[in-house]
Amino acid sequence: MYAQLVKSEAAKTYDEMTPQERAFQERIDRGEKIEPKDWMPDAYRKTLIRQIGQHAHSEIVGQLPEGNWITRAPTLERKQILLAKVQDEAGHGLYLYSAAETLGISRDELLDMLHSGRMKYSSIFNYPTLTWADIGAVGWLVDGAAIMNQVPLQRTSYGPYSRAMVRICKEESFHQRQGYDIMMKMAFGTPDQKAMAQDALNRFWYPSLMMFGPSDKDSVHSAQSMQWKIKINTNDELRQKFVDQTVPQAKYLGLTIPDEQLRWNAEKGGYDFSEPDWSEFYAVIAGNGPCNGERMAARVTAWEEGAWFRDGLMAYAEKSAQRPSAAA
Ligand code: BYC
Repeated sequence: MYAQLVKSEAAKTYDEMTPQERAFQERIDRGEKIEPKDWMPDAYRKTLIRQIGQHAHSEIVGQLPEGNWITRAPTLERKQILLAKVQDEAGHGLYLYSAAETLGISRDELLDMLHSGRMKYSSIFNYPTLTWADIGAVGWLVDGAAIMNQVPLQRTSYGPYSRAMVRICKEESFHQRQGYDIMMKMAFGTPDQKAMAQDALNRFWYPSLMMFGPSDKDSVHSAQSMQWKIKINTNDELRQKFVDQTVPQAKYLGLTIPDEQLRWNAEKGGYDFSEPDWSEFYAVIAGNGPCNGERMAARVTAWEEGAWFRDGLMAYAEKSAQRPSAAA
């Protein structure tokens, strides 16, 4: 179902680069931002379109598992908070589509690639949200993992992407906090509520670890993306940081991370932990996760049902352009 849009081999050495590529790499090495009208290697542009496009799609598809609970939030206050969070995700998608458009691809093309299975979105959104505690776990773990990945992306080499990440990260911090707040309420509540919180942690732990991508030895794009500072850290580095940050938070809640191998390793100054089941990860990103079909069907339906609105906007724009005042 999914195609690899860009397959990068190991990054080029300085000697293998053309003079233009070398000058470009030197700008990146000096920490300069690359802006839309600057010259860039074709593969740099394609890699960014792939990553920013996937990121935008993830924000949009990511509204679905949480949107599922807006009508069933347990109090009016929780409903308002969740509604605000889900709206923020829509906003993130829109900034990111705009950032991708500066690279010479239209939002329509990106959406067409998503809807036809030629572009990915984060694996995590192919898992169901079965209980209210799952909404807590999504905020705590999924937004927590997203922040871990996105804070360094504020320093990414492409200007429009790095600037979009600044605001997104501020909003993600609120999202993570609201999720942890739900988890506190559940974990410190009745035994049944605590059991729901534990069950949500059990189901979301490994899928959250998968959000950082395959282990470094299997990561196709890391070497080149890190040379270009499109990525700042490797997948395994960020996964380790996430585990180290999250384990004490689980302890505070009195919940158990579902990993018998989890141990503090004083020598490395971090936890040892079990890898996710990578065959499950590859099945999910190939389109065979528990909710892939449902998620894409919802997005395609929304696109088709919104056609009248897009057509109306286009007709209005055309009419406005033909007015004598516009011509003058
Ligand atoms: N899911 O060479 P690798 C959010 C793919 S939204 C699906 O390591 P790369 C939120 C990868 O694309 C969070 N696919 O790739 C929203 C590649 O396949 P292709 C979204 C994955 O790009 C709403 C192949 O596996 N965040 O937080 O160097 C509510 C090999 O991987 C995944 C971003 O998008 C995955 N998890 O590194 C709540 C952050 N992992 O493209 C929360 C920006 C890997 O060759 N993206 N693949 O067909 C990144 O930082 C990087 O793209 C990744 C992957 C670390 C994800």
